[in-house]
Amino acid sequence: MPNVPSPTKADQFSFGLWTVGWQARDPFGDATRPALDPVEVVHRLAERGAYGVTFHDDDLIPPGSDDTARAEHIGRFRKALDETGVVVPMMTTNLFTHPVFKDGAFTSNDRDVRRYALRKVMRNLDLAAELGAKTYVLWGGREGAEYEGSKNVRAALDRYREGLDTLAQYVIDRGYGIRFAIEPKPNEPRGDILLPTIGHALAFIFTLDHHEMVGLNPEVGHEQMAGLNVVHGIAQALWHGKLFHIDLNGQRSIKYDQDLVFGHGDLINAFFLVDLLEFGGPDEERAYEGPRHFDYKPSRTEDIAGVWASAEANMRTYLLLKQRAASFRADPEVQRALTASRVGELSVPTLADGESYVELLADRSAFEDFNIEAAAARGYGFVALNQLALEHLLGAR
Ligand code: GLT
Ligand code: MN
Ligand code: MN
Repeated sequence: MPNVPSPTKADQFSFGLWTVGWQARDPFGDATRPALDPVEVVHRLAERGAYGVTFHDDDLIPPGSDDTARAEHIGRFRKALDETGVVVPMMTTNLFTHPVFKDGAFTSNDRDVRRYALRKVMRNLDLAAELGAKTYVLWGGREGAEYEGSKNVRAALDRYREGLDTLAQYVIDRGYGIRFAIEPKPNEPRGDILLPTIGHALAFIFTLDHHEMVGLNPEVGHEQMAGLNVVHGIAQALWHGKLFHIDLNGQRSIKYDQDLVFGHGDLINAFFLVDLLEFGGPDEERAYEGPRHFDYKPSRTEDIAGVWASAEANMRTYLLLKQRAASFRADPEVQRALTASRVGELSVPTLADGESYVELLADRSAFEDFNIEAAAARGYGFVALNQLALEHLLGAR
C-alpha cells in the first residue's frame, strides 16, 4: 500500500479487550458478532504491530468464575503475552455492567455497594501489579444521576475522594508503583456523570491526599460530546503534568458516544492532537510518552474481518497524521506563516526579566504612547496558517 507506514511496537499502540471484542449489542439490538477469545485478540493485535493490550477484570475473567477458573483464564492470557511480547500497560475495573452498580460504585447511595466496589478494584490492582501495568484507569460511567434530588453531589464528591484516597494508600502500602488515571465523560450511561470533563477532573484531583499519583485518561470523543476542544483539553492536562494515559477515537459532534475509529470524527482536530502528542514538546519532541491507546468500537455493521480492518485503521490513521504533522512543521512556508501569526511570540513572557508592575507602570510605550489603533489594525493571518495545515493534511503539500 503506497505511503502508509506499518505500525511497530515502537509506536506504542494499545487496544482494550472490550474494543475489538465488542459484540455490538446496543440499546436497540442484539449482538451482531460472536465473542472473541482474549488469547486470540492478543495474537491478532501482535500480528498488526500493536504493543499493548488493556482490559477490565471482567473482560478477562468472566464474573462468577471461581478461583480455579480465574487462575486458568489468567494463565492462558499470560502465555499469549509471553508468546507475542505484548505488554499490559494499563488495566481497569468494570464498575458499570452489573446491576449492583446501577446507582454508581464509589458514589452509590448504598454504602454496601461502595465497599464492594473498593474491594473489586483492590483485587484487580493485585493482578495489575502482577502483570506489570503502570496505569490504572477509573472511568466512572455510573457515578452520576438522572435527577438532581436523587444525588447529594457534594457528598458524592466526598465519597469519590475517599475512594481514591483509600486506593492510593493501598497501592503505596503494597509498593505497586501504579498511578491512577480518571476518565471524564459528560453523560451516558448516566443522565449526567460526575467529573464530566477534563477540567472538572483536574480540579478534583488536586484535592486528593496523594494527588501526585492521580492523573487523567481523557477520551477524544468524551470531550467532544461536551462540545469541547479536546486538543485544548489535552494541552491543559499536559500543562498540569496530568496526562497519564489517553483514549483515542472519533466522535461527530454532540450526541451519543460514538467511539468511532480515530480520525473518523473531527479530522482536523485529530491532526492537531497527533501534532501535539508527537511534536508538542519544548524541542518539538514527544509531549506525551505513554501508550497511544485506542478506545473505539468497531461499528455494529462490521463482521470479524471488519473488526480487524477497523483496528488497523486506527493505527494507520494515527501514523498518517503523524507523517502529515511532520511535513507541516518542516515546511518553510508554514514557518513563515507561524512567524506572521506571532505564534512563537506567546512564549515570550509579558514582563521582561526582572521587571515587575513598577517598571510596567513606568513604561510609557506600554500605555501612554502605545499606538492602540495600529495594533488593533494588524491581522494575525490565522486563516492562511490553517489552510496550510489543511493542505498538508490533505497531502497537497
Ligand atoms: C467503557 C467506556 C470507555 C472506558 C472504558 C474503561 S469502558 O467502554 O465507554 O470510555 O474507557 O472503563
Ligand atoms: Mn467513549
Ligand atoms: Mn474510554
